Amino acid sequence: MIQDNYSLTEAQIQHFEVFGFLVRRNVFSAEEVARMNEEFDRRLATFLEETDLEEKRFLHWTNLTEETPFIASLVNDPRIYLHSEQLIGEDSVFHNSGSNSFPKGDTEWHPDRADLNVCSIRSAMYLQPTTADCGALRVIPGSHKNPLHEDLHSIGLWVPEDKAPYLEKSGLSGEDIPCYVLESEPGDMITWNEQTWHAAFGGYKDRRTCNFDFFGNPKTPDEIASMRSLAKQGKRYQPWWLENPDNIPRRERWINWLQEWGWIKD
Ligand SMILES: O=C(O)CCC(=O)C(=O)O
Repeated sequence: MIQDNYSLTEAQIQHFEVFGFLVRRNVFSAEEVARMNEEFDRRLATFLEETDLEEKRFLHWTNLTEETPFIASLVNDPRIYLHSEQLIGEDSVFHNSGSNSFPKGDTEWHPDRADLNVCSIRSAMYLQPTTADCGALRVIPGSHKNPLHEDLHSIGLWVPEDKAPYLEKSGLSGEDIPCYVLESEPGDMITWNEQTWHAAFGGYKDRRTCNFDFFGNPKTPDEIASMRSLAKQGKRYQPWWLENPDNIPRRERWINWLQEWGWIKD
C-alpha cells in the first residue's frame, strides 16, 4: 500500500543521521513506476540513437526535460522533497535528477563526494527489483562520518578507475566488505548521504535507477568555501526547467539559489 503520510518519523531521521542512509518502501505505485519506465524507455532509445557505440557503457541523462515530464514533475512532489527538507533543512536545494542505465557488472565501493563540508543527499529508485546478488545498492553504515569515512580511503577501498588496493592486498572481493544490503522493489526509495560509501554487485544489463539530488544550504565558513569551490563545476540546465512555466515557488527558490551560487552554466 502506498503511504499517504510522507513525513519522516524522528526515528527515521535519527537512522539517517547515524547510519547515513534510509529506505522508504512503497513510496510510488506500480502505475507511477510504469510511467517512469515508459519515459526511461523513450529517452534511452533517443540516447542510443544519438550516442557513439563506443561510449555505450554507463548511460546517463537528465530528467529535467520536456521529454520526461512525469519524472521531471516528481521533484514538486512531497515524496521527493519533503524528506530531503526534513533531513538537511527546509532551505535545502534540489539541483539534479538523472536516469542511469548501468551495464552488466559491478559498481565498486566509493562515496559520491570527497569533501565532508558539502552536505548532499541522493534519493534513488531502482526501477527493477534488486537483490544482494543482482544489483542491489549496498552501503557501509556510518561511513558518511569520520573516522570511518577517511579510514576507508586510507586502507585503499577505492581508487578511481583502478582495482581497489585494499581488495588486492586483502584477497577479499567487494562483496566481502561488511555492509548493509538495500534490496529493493520498484516504488521503494533509497536515500543516502553522498559521503556514505556504497557499491552494487551482480548488476544486469540496463539496470535502471532514477535519482533526485539535494544540497544542504551551506552555513559555516568551511561549508560556504566548499560549496563555492564545487559550484565552479557548474551545470547546464534546459531553459524549459529554468523558466519554471508553472511558477512553482519552491522551484523558483531552488533556481535562484543555483543562480546565486553560480551553478547554472550557459
Ligand atoms: O547502483 C549502483 O550501481 C550504484 C549507484 C551509485 O553509485 C550512485 O547512484 O551514486
